[in-house]
Amino acid sequence: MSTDTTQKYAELFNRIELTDEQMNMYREQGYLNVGRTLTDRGLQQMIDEVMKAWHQQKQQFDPKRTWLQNSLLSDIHHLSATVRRYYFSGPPVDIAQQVIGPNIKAATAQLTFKMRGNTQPFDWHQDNAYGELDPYNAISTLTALDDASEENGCLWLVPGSHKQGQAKPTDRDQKAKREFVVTLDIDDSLGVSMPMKAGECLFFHCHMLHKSEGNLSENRDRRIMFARYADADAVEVYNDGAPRLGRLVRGKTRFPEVEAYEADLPLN
Ligand SMILES: O=C(O)CCC(=O)C(=O)O
Repeated sequence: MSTDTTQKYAELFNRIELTDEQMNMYREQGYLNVGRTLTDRGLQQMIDEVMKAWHQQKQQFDPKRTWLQNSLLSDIHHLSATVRRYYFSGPPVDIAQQVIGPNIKAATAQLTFKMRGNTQPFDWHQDNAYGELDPYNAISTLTALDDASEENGCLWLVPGSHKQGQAKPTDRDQKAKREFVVTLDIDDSLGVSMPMKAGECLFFHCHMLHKSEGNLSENRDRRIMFARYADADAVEVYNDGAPRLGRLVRGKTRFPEVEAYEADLPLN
């Protein structure tokens, strides 16, 4: 990294290196909150940029619209330079490299926002059910842009559930899948809520069962920057094993199309 890049990184992000104890916790529990990955400045800068994009592209919450329409803004790294820097070379990439291995691609970047008044829950699911990737070691990272609590719709997950592997959706779920919602019948009492502070990052295994409830607060938004990382050679099982396209952010890949993907966007 150049001196300029290192300085920029330090202004915006807190470097994370997982300890052996944290790695063991992740292996056992399937998730970890690593604390603040965004500095105060990084947090504010990211919020300022993504809110501009959000207001340009999204409308008021409408209960008749889908989760996708109400709560997701895809490819946010195309619209925010701070997200791009964070997604391509920030702390989540260091985490992915420690957890997955030396070769990493950035597989998804999106806003998952439950603004106040958005009471839509997101049922139990695994992220690998939405786009089954092989090898089965991808991670999802959630970076909180607001304090998140049960009241405003924080994440819930089932600790250790990643060990059960890829969930087999029922017929009802198969139908739902076509509508891009994959729900699983999970005993709610197993769920543990994951309150977060703004600027913190929680990551979890692609088989982790998780959900969130609606935002029931009248005056607090619940904004998350969501990023997913995979082995650079990960393929899409549902797509005849085609390589998942995503920017190569560490190491190398055997797929030229991955090597070329978004390669014109700066890494730092
Ligand atoms: O943002 C949320 O409330 C849930 C997000 C989630 O479960 C996901 O994106 O996989």
